[in-house]
Order: sequence, then C-alpha cells, then structure tokens
Amino acid sequence: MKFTKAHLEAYHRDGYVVVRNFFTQEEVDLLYKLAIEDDIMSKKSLDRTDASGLKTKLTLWYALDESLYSKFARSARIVNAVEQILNGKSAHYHSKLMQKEPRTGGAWEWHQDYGYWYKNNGFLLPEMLSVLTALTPSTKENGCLQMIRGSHKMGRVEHGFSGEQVGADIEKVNEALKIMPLDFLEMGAGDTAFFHCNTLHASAANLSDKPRWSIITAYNLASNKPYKDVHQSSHTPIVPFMGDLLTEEIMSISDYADFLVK
Ligand SMILES: O=C(O)CCC(=O)C(=O)O
Repeated sequence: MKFTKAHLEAYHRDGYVVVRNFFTQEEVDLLYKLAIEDDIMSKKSLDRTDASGLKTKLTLWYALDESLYSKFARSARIVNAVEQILNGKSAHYHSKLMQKEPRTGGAWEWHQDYGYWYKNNGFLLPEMLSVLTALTPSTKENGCLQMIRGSHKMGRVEHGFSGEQVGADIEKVNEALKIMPLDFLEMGAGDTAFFHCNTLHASAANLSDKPRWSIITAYNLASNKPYKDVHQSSHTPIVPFMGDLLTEEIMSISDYADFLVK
C-alpha cells in the first residue's frame, strides 16, 4: 500500500510505475459498486470514437465535492505519492471514470496526456501526471493500458485527431517503438499506475466478455497555473483526505461536479 523510494525511482526512469494492491479489494469493490449504480455517472458519460469507429465511454469531472470519488481523488495515499513525484503541492486537475464495456469498448489511440493539456488547456509545464486505479482486472484481452517505457524523455510530441480522439504523431510513435520497450500493464483490481503526462500510452479495444473499468485521477503541480483552463481546482492545493474510505458515509457524485460535456 505504500509508495516507496523504489517506486519513485522507477517512475522517473520509465515514465510510469505500477503499485500493486495500492487499494484493497474492499475499497475498489465499494467504488465500483457505487459507480455502476450511479445514474448521474451514466447520464454524464461521453462516448469517444476510436480510429476504427468503436466507442469507448468515460465520465470526466473537475470539481471536488464530498462524494466518495472525491475523497478517493484526495486520499492521502495518492496525494502523498503524487507530491513526492511532483516535488511540491499538488492540485486536482480532473477525475475520469473509464468504462470499457465488453465486446464493444473502443481503443485509446497513442497519445501523451500533455499533448492535449498543453494545447487545449494552456498548462505551460509538464509537471502533471495521471493516476489510474483498476476497478476491475485489466488484461490484454480486455484492452489494458500499454506504455512505451521511457518515452516521457522524448518531451511533448505533436498531436492531431485520430477518430474523435487526440492522437500523437504516428511517425514518432512508430520510431519510439523501435528503440523503447512496449509494456502491457496487466493489473488486478486495486493496482494503481502512476504515469507522467509525456509518457506515450494507448489501449486496444475490449473484445472480451469482461468489462474494464478504472478511475483515473489527474494532478498538476499547484504552482503550474494554466493560462487557458477555467477550472479552479487545477491550481488549488489539495486538502488531503485522511480518513478511511470504507467507513465514510457513501455519497455519490453531485450534479454540479463540473462535468465535461461534449
Ligand atoms: O485506460 C485506458 O484505456 C486509456 C486511457 C487514456 O489513455 C487516457 O485517459 O488518457
């Protein structure tokens, strides 16, 4: 459950690190159950069509509230790790519930998160990262995350559109794949991946009969105030949640969580 110095070193060397059992099965079961029964989550979900026309679903929101999802995003366990990585006070950029449904869930094309965040949201420094916690097992069969190990060292690559998604310059991706290892991040429920905003990543479609759900919380160095983004949370230092997710009152997300709309 602890983010160690060895994890931190691996993150800086490889551009990502997976911490096994960072959350317990009970904790992720609670979040997963809440998420699949949550009407607001499904009402606010968006489809993103991949290059082959398959759709993958996500719900994205910016504001932190008193819901269990927000307490999770602010949990001291994650925030301590994030602040070791960023080496300073962190802010919550956004959270996303990723819903890759059995047999239909589309792919995520190769991209860097910063490719989009730099261009569209005006964050000048890549002092940002994503934290993906698997709510269900994530395997090659159901389209697990893939990373090009060490690609964060390339810096930001140009991005354009690929289907409805923002994709990295494919020539650069293909060259990177010739000289850097491609890693498939097979994860159990409760495993957490921390990845640098310039690490090239993708995932294949889910053609299996098992869902692949995860929650991704994204963080910014609080001092890296974007010049375009209007969301207050992206540069407001986080107040970590020190309590126990399992004994908290279970509150779902509110209608006012500042959802991304299409
Ligand atoms: O979880 C996945 O399949 C990929 C998600 C992703 O690449 C992203 O949200 O930036």
